[in-house]
Amino acid sequence: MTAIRLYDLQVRDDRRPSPFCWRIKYALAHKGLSYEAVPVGLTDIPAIAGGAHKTVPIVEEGGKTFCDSWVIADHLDEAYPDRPRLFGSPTERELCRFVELSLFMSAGRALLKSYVKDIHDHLLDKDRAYFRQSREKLFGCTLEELAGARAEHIDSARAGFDSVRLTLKGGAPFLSGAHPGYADYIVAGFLLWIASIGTAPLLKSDDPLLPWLDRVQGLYGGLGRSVPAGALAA
Ligand SMILES: N[C@@H](CCC(=O)N[C@@H](CS)C(=O)NCC(=O)O)C(=O)O
Repeated sequence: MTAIRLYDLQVRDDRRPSPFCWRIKYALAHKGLSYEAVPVGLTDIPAIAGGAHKTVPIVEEGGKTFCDSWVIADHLDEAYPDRPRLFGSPTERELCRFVELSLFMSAGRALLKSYVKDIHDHLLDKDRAYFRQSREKLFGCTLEELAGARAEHIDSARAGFDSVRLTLKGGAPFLSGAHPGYADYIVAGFLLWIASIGTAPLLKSDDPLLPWLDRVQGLYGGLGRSVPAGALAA
């Protein structure tokens, strides 16, 4: 088997917050694949693979690079079909895509608006000016203006997980049922992101997402336990 490298976003104190990188760390663990994590700042990305990619996660394997968490998940199932699959069937794959896009629309953007200033403040010094300039352009206002409306954005982000809460009410330990799957990794990635850098609580202390997240954090030898989830809840 060839060596796998995962380019993983690094911020201050060697935290690794990227929600999309978390998905792939879980995906690699799900498949039982070992890898070398290569920490990079946002402004290091253009130097990877001759500038072929604009975002992390990037996986490098056998002289090729794969970018975008969805592309990488597909690649891992294709390259390692005999290992536990991320998508057990084409139907499951499509449903996971639906979960990914639905959650991005319901919670992803509100999370970014809520925590964009925290992300900025946690970035490596070399990445801050780029991040500020690109995100202020994206939102058409300053990071400080977004932070000023933070309570409203957090309420909206919290509500964006309601479909996950209702699904968990069914009683299964994981969103994917009795066993964890890619849908769990998508949702957990968002929460581990905020737990890594957030300075204001996202969830109420009795949120049903918390016991589920604790289960996900405990998977694969406690993969997600490097992030203290306590700060997520009031
Ligand atoms: N659709 C992509 C999104 C990846 C993404 O947005 N990654 C962020 C880090 S969390 C990034 O690399 N941003 C680069 C930049 O802002 O220049 C995926 O699923 O991998």
